Amino acid sequence: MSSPPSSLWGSSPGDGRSDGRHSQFTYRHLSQMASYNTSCPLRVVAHIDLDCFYAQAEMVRLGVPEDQPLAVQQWQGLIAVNYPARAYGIGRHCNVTEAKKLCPQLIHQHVATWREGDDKWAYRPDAADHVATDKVSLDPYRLESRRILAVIKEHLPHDLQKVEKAGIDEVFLDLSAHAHAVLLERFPELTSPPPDDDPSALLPMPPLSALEWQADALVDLDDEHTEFDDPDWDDVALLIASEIVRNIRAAIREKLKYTCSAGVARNKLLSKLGSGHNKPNQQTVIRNRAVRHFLSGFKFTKFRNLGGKLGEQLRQAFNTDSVQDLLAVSVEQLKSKFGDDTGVWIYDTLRGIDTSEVNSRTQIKSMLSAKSFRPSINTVEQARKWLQIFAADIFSRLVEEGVLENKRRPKTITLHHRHYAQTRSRQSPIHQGRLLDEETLLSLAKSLLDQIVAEGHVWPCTNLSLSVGGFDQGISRNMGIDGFLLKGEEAQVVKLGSKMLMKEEDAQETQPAEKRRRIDSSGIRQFLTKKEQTPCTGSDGAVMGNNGGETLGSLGSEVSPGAAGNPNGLTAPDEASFSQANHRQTSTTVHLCPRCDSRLESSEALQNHQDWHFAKDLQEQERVTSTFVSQPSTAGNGRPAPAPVKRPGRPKKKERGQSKLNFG
Ligand code: DCP
Ligand code: MG
Repeated sequence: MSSPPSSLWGSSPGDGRSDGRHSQFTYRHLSQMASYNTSCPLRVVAHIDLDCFYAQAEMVRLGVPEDQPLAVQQWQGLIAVNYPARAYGIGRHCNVTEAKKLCPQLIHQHVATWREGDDKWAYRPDAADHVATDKVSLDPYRLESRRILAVIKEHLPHDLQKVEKAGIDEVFLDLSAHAHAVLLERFPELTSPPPDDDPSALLPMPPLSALEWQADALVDLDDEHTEFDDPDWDDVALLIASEIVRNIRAAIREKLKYTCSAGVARNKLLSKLGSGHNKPNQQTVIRNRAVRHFLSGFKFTKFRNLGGKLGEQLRQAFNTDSVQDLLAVSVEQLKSKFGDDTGVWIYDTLRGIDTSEVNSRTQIKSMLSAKSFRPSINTVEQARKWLQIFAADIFSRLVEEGVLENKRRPKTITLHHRHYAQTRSRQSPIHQGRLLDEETLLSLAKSLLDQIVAEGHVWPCTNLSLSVGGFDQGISRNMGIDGFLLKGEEAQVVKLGSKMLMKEEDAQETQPAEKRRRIDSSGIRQFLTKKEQTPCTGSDGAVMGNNGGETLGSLGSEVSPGAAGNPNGLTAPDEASFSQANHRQTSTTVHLCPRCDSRLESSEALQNHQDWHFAKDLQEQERVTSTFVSQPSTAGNGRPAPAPVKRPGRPKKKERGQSKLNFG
């Protein structure tokens, strides 16, 4: 193929714009659009991200007016803050007390919870006081997420959709084939065969001198381009994609009342940066001629896959986190520091080049439901009650994955049990013959618990977690990149985690969270005594940008949705601690997470929080692996909505999502 000569900015296939009569793109480029070729210079990808998602979900559920400040509470912390509340300086870094000080009329709605001994989640007015007996349920948000996804798919042609659910509130769309079809319809001259049947012949120029971008936020062009340049087909393709996205956003708004923001660009990297660029309720288009200008203002740690370990290593290697600075670094320098594959990947990424596929298939490899106990639990009965919750939690996610239609089902179930510093795990196969139901999961979990209990020395128990796995052929690793994303101890943790430990292991070697806790606790940042803090404002104000007041650096928008309802279905094992990054009003000991600088109010909370990082690492590992392992091109494959599922249990007042899922 006459692949585009490697243009620095991943934008134009030729050295400049057209010769005036001919486009810089060829007939071959045009046809590549139809086959979702990821190197096609006319490729168009969109990223759609819901604005303050959980907060909007609660506003819609409760009928709260749109201008009313509202935040979603998890124990004493906030996990989502709507834009009216953000105007008061409230962000995820605030606790409820601080937020109320800034805005006394703030509505703070606690997330739904499962309660020990109960078999359904519910919105409970007293949830915040029940961290010991409750576990956060994200089912209401998962349900809304599915409804939004359904609207998105409805608004794309059935045979021309390529949609990747990238998190609970975000999707990538490869709109290339769809935009290609629209292009041919609107510009029939493009359907003529190329001169001399030569696919490398240049296309005629588009018969347009200006494009109508409507309300889209257009990123300014690079210095060497002007708005007076005639548009080429890449601009037209992006315009068509932006029309498609605008219609989808309008449909989501009209049907479900949600606003969302979007980025439209040539690839996933750029479209994701675009969607966060002008929040809320806007879409940003990054034309190929604007990529350099757009990227130059970013820190590379904001890029997909550079927010974690690799980004940190890159920063350390060159003592900067600015994209602009690193443009001076040659590919050879990057290769020598990071290896050939990773070096080239970094070099391209800094220039906005990203040929990763939009994967229609979700890449769920495992699901985990867990709880850290403060205070610890001491009886089999208590543990069983929690197993019931875990089984229900996991089963509802399995239903979403199509387990009832036998589309996908896990092959193994694993129970982890922590007693002081010792963690034991037992695993069992899940028989493939009959339909998998919640009772089967629960009885398998109970028998795993019985095996552990039979060995003695199991109480008090400080953490239980149940996971199912083996959905796919397993994780194949691309060491080129993967090795950098998790290294050393963390890589070990992931390796051990994904092996789903079969036998009792020495805690020092096999209990990553414990091990890390011990290691971390020797670090100097572990127990810092902080002076009185000004609630919420101060330095944290700096993070109240377009990304919605992120405070947990490494839990940026890439990872954060996963924190709560990621595509891998992982539930944070310590919801309790996650939102406990409270700022104390009085002089107090603050426990600082060495990974993300969250402040936790007790060593237990810190430990919980670190467990959460561990779970996120596992999830991230899987996500990243699926990002880098090339997937076969798949056309849209919208899955039918899960069939209703019959569950045993007492009939009680059902929450909205529960009725839809036929809980109870
Ligand atoms: N979430 C969470 N904890 C985090 C980050 C996110 O529980 N640290 C949850 C709540 C969010 C949802 O995931 O509503 C989606 O995460 P986003 O990062 O997309 O944040 P929002 O949608 O809330 O805000 P924005 O408008 O900035 O996208
Ligand atoms: Mg969002």
